Amino acid sequence: MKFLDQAKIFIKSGDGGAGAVSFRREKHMEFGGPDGGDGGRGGDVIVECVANLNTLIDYRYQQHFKAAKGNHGMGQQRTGGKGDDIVLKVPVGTQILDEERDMVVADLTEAGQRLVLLRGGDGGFGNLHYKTSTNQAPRRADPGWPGKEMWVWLKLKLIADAGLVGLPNAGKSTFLSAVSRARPKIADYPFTTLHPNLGVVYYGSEEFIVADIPGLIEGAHEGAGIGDRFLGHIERCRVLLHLIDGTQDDVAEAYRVVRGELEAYGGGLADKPEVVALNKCDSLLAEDIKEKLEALEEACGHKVYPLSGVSGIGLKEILGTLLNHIKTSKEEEPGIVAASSAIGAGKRGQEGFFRRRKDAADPDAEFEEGYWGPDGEWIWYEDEDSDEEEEVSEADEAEDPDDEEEEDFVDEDDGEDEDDDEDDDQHHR
Ligand SMILES: Nc1nc2c(ncn2[C@@H]2O[C@H](COP(=O)(O)OP(=O)(O)OP(=O)(O)O)[C@@H](O)[C@H]2O)c(=O)[nH]1
Ligand SMILES: [Mg+2]
Repeated sequence: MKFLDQAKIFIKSGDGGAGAVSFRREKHMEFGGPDGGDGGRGGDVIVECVANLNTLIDYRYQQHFKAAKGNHGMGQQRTGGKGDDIVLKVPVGTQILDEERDMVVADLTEAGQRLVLLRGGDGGFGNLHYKTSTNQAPRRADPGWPGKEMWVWLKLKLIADAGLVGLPNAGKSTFLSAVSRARPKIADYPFTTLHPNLGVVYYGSEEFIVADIPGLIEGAHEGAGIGDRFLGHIERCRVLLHLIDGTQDDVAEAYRVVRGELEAYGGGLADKPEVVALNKCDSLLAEDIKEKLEALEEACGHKVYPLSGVSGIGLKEILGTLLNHIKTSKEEEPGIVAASSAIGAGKRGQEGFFRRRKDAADPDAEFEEGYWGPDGEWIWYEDEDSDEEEEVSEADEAEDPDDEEEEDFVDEDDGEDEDDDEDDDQHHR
């Protein structure tokens, strides 16, 4: 089955049916009176979260979904039937965002969840409804209320407990196939994995889900390589397993590059618990392993595990550590870990503060703090010493860079405005 994790679709709920104008006409009934029934309600657009799906590929082939119209009311007091609903089936972990992708309309995290996205329009009243003592033969009937329509984004964020990150060729897919029954493609060239894979790990009597995503490279958050598009799939993970290919020379640098990308992406990825492992230890000499473990421990500041996905060195210990993190995290947050709403949280298009390397092509370049503007422009500012917070608020509030004093003045102004509004309200009342 093909993997697709985002789709834009058009949805429309059904229009309500019109009410009828009709009069009772029967033999020997002189004043039969009005008997036009109401129109039926239009169909709803409903989303349903189902367990046995893991892609949005169906929405690639059909993008327009319209619920049926309600039927018209008819004579003899017949109410029109309700229009058929349309049910969109989506995999667990699907978020529904509005067209601008800045508001989450729905976040479906459990199979069986069902929710009405757009309600169908009500049917119009028939003339029977308008019968009164003073108007016994009303000729009024209403048209149905129109349904609603909108474009929405469906965005799938897989729900896994542990997420694998690392440079291309670090051995992520090999690890996944060693610990689970998943069979992702494995090869000795970068970017073998083009879309995320999930695998279930059984450890003793317990189990958890591991997600393997495409490799990250320097500048991924600016679109280098496959980019950071798939990082969204590990936003809901409770722990990250960061694999580093031990056969490369500078393991510490490899670690830093990936950390840099996680931080640049945002979405809380950099704050997740992280287990670091030096992979491919089967093809390293004992002294190399020791040296590289030390270099890595210095870079990350905590324990690093030796590992080989191929020969099985260290697998058990790492799985045990991952499981411990998952359990601790479940105690703290029993529900499903919240994911950021935007598509590609650290990407252009979403406003916010992020870090990135000053020069994406230079791995030694310093980090800079900056702000992605609403139109994808990178607004950065020099960081003088440690007054970060001040700078942040300045860039946040000031549209035209003004003096601090003036900013204060602007604030006061705002306050006055509010007062004015209140006054106005009172006048109206
Ligand atoms: N010696 C050794 N080679 C390994 C090990 N794990 C993976 N490899 C090799 O490294 C290469 C890359 O492995 P993959 O599992 O495809 O790496 P990946 O991280 O999934 O790579 P991308 O999907 O491209 O990001 C393959 O040729 C594997 O055979 C290991 O533990 N020891
Ligand atoms: Mg892979």
